[in-house]
Amino acid sequence: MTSTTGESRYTPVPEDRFSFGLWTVGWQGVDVFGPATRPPMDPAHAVHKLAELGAWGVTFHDNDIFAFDADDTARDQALDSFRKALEETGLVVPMVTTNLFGHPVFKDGGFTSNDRSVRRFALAKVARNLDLAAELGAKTFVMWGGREGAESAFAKDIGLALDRYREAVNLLGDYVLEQGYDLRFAIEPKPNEPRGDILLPTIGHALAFIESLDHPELVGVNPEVGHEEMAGMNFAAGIGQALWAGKLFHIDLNGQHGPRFDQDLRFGAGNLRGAFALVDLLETHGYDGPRHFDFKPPRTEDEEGVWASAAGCMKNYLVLRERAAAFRADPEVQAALEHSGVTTLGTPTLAEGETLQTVREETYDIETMAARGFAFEQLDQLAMDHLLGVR
Ligand SMILES: [Mn+2]
Repeated sequence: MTSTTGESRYTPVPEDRFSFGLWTVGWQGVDVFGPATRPPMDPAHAVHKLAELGAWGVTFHDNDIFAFDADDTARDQALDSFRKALEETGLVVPMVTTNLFGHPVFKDGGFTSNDRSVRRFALAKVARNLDLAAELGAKTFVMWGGREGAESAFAKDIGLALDRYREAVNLLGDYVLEQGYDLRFAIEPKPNEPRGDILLPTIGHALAFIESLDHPELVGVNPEVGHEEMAGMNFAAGIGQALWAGKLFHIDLNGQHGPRFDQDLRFGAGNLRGAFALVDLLETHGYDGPRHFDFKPPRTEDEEGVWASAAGCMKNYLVLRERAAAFRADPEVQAALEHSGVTTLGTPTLAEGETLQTVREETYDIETMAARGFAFEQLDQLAMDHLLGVR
């Protein structure tokens, strides 16, 4: 745990379970309007720097470590160098994911491409990456289907595409069970970008899809702050439902300024009130998975700026965690939660032995009930005061 005095209380330690994707700090700044602004980063170097900053884990797409067209020798060499860095630093690999979006072969998707041979190739690529994930001890396998979608309503039959998506996840689930891998899948929703419309666009769409699978217990969600906020969704509210469903297997933390392009800002930037509500929720509702950052240091930054941005993600989480704990410990907040009925929402609406007939026969003082103020504004201002550090 972090110590309690001075700046060091915001210094991350492995127990905080902070992890980063190789593609985040390694992002070279290529965007739609311009080429790279930073040189490629050696994965082993990224592992060493992340360990120095206090991270606990590192995650990757297969092609973050070796090229799409790497032969077995090149693949093994790249993996050896990465493994050596893990051994030297003690960093773990909690999650692995597959790149089914970069190569032109995936321009119409992987699992749901209209081209059957592409769908078969995508399955083979993911199966090979599952073997690697298991070998490296990963517990979660993320599926982000960024290219699974369309720009035109007439280009993709959604029902048929979902049939093929389900077929793929069922096949890969069977494979994990047959191999005895200690791995679960986490689907990452996103509404759009790079496709005009992406399949499984929000947490809710993904949760409904999961229940249609052969082994729903093997599959959860990996929601990303920015992806839900791009769709105008309240991220903490969506996470609340994912936790309620027992499906929050993994989480992608970053920052976003409302519905616009995918900004991937460092965690805490963008919607700060949303980030505060999220950290409060994760820390009070039993989420014990990785705190994984999926952000992009802006292309204005040199390497020093990349590490400042990564450190900022972790520091902002730790500050918000401290502020959330102070909010929850404040006696005035506890009284306000009680007064607003937040705690009594946990009481079942009917008592033991009561029936619908009981409530139908009850006499209600509607005027008094209607006149009640819930004092949510006082409660929310207390939260604001704690977030702003004035309480
Ligand atoms: Mn994003």
